[in-house]
Amino acid sequence: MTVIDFTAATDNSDLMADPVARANRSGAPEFAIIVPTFNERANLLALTTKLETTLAGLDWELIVVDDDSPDGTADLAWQLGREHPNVRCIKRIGRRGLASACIEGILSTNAPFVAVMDGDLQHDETILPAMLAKIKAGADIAVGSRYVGDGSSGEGLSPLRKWGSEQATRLSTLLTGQTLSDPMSGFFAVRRDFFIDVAPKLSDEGFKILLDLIVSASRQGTAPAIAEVPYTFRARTAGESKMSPLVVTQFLGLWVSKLSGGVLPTSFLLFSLVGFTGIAIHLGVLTLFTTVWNIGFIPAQIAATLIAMTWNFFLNNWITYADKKLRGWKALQGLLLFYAACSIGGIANVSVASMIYDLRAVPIVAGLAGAVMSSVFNYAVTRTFTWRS
Ligand SMILES: Nc1nc2c(ncn2[C@@H]2O[C@H](COP(=O)(O)OP(=O)(O)O)[C@@H](O)[C@H]2O)c(=O)[nH]1
Ligand SMILES: [Mg+2]
Repeated sequence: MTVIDFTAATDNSDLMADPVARANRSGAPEFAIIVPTFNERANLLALTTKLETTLAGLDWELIVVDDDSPDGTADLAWQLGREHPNVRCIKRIGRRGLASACIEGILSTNAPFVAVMDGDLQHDETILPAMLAKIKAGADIAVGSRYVGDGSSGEGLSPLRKWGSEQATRLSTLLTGQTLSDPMSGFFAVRRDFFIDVAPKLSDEGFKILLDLIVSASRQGTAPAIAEVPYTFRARTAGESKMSPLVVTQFLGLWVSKLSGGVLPTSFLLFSLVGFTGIAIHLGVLTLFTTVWNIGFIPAQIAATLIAMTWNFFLNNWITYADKKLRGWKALQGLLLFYAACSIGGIANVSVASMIYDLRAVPIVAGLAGAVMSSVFNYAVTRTFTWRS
């Protein structure tokens, strides 16, 4: 029987105090590269090869966090892992989301230094050693920036995306109070201990984890020390971008949520936004039925309510809960639950509104109170029962 002498290790207090020295002695990874993927099979082998060239001589690992990509990205990652023991894959089933994928990837590594980069070869991996050097030298975060020094968005962004990225950068500056050249970058390195401290404050909804990291750390009272490393954003050659109007809406939701200090969750803001469009649909349908088709008010009101609820369900399923999207039978089941929750919410709306109206409030105030009451109720109930967390 082999007896392991643990005292020998604990005696070495220098090594215990310094995680990097310990990692070096054990051969454990010092630097983890987290790559969130959705349908990036065509890029994964080239990415691994490029990382091997750039990071030769370092103890590093690649962690692919794949959201059950239909193109089999995870299968390829596991296959690569059998040939390269420093490649691992976390496959998530029934969930989508860039930010939560990055968070889970970072939380899964022991490496004291971590980088997040895209899996589509748009980020220039050759700056990783420079980013590592910055965080080793004391920066909390090293950001790969397209807009500083020699950096550029190159051929990687269309004029519209470039404009959108500039506007988002402006909005982010308002939020962080830091004049950072590229807060929207998805390419950054961070000290793991710093990340672990901030992690409980991060929102796992949305696309922009770096922005969230900076804002959340600053709100905790420690503005992070940030270094910037320029690079040129490459054009995507294989696979497709997941950027969409949906992602832009989610970004704006995250922005307002962070502006409220996190009091209003992004999903509540998006749920309310969807609710407003539902009111417009309701009124539009009601007008059409009663004035154009001369249908009686009660049947028209019932039809308009059903149509608006159905609209709200599908829009929430698409935007607010994109990460937990219900499909097939589950969507039908979810729709019925949504009808049930909203009907109870409707009763709550009328009861609260009439109670407040009885207190001699003006109708608009009473109506508003009822509407706020039912949206909070609908949000809470559907979040718990329809789109389970
Ligand atoms: N795990 C995971 N990865 C995602 C998701 N959406 C995008 N990605 C990955 O995030 C990276 C950046 O996405 P991309 O579509 O290239 O964004 P763009 O560069 O802004 O157009 C890529 O590696 C994508 O595969 C997602 O929902 N889950
Ligand atoms: Mg990309």
